[in-house]
Amino acid sequence: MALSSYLDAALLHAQLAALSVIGTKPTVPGRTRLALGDADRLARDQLVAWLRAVDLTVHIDAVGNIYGILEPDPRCAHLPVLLIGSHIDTVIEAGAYDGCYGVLAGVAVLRALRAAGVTPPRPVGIVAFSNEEGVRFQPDMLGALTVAGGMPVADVLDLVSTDGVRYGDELVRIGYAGLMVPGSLPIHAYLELHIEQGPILAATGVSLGAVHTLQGISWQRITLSGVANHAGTTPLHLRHDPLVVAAQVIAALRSYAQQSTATVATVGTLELAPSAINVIPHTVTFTLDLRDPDNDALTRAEAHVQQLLATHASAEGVTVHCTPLARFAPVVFDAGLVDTISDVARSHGISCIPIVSGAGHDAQMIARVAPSAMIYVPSRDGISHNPAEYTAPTDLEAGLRVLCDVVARQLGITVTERSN
Ligand code: HGY
Ligand code: MN
Ligand code: MN
Repeated sequence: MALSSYLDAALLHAQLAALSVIGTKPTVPGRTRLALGDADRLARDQLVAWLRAVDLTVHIDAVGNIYGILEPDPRCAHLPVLLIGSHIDTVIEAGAYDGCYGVLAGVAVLRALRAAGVTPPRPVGIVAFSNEEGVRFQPDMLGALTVAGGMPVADVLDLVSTDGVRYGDELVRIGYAGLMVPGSLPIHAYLELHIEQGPILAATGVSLGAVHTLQGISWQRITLSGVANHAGTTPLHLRHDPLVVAAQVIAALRSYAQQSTATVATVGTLELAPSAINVIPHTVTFTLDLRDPDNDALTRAEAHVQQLLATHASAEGVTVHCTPLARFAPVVFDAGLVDTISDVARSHGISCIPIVSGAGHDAQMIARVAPSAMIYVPSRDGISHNPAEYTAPTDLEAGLRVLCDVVARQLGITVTERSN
């Protein structure tokens, strides 16, 4: 377990703090680094500088994923890479740990390998995947999805953002249109260390979660079209008000989720036009995020949404248009890796429970092409996607130590404990 004795936890905390400042504004809570925007570029530039400081070989692929590889003995350079990753893009008004913790922990592990003088028996690398959050470009987990062969590069480059720009053009603008073909780097195994972003670990007082399953996700954009009319003169029976339909559907969805086993439904964006105090809106557009650990239950929830829309829209004389944005079935991670995580935690005397991931992660995509697993650390009060997102340094360091020694175990290396 000695590789973790070469970790520099203080540097991890310092780099997390430095990264958390990028994308902050005095008037806006938290930080915002939407994919391929100017703040994302600054964070990318900072990460690349940190990768070079550990003397890693840096690659950028054609969708902007950033890799830092610790090269092995040249005779092993052809072997599939042991990859540690996550993301550094954020949601709007984000916390400081989501994604960044996993990327910087990966850098810390490679730095420990260097400090211990280890020449690994295979390439070991970190990756920061592009557009994990999917706020500006959908679907989410896009960089990892492309590496897993889930979307052709040409289609990714032609995606248009919520603010009307083309993915490929933004990639060129920020200088991260790389040459490497996504998926050309064979992956031996993938590990992702991440904050739980939910309430389970905090509520149970357990230090770590060994993530064995990740729930299914369904994203869609729903546009309801009615008729603009005068707020004062239009009697109710002559109204075709899409906002009333949206309200009825959203309220009914909360009731549906409450009666379900595990379905959750979220409307995170809603726009209406013309958006005037005395005008019945003619158009309402909102996004719907449905999740469930059971794929059939998720499919049932999707069908129920269509039924709610049909019922309420026809009653109001409103038309409906739905655009699918993402649909990923639940994923089961590699049982051997999950067991190794639990076993390494136990050897460190760190409490660890098996856990299902409520959040989406890059690991769910890489699991399509390589054995993958995740380690969770607690989120205080279960808060995330919120500037109040927080994980105690002791928990961050526990996750880092376990990640590090899972890597050592995966590499089959033993390192003498650092003496001092
Ligand atoms: O949406 C998610 O679950 C992740 O934060 N991208
Ligand atoms: Mn994340
Ligand atoms: Mn997130």
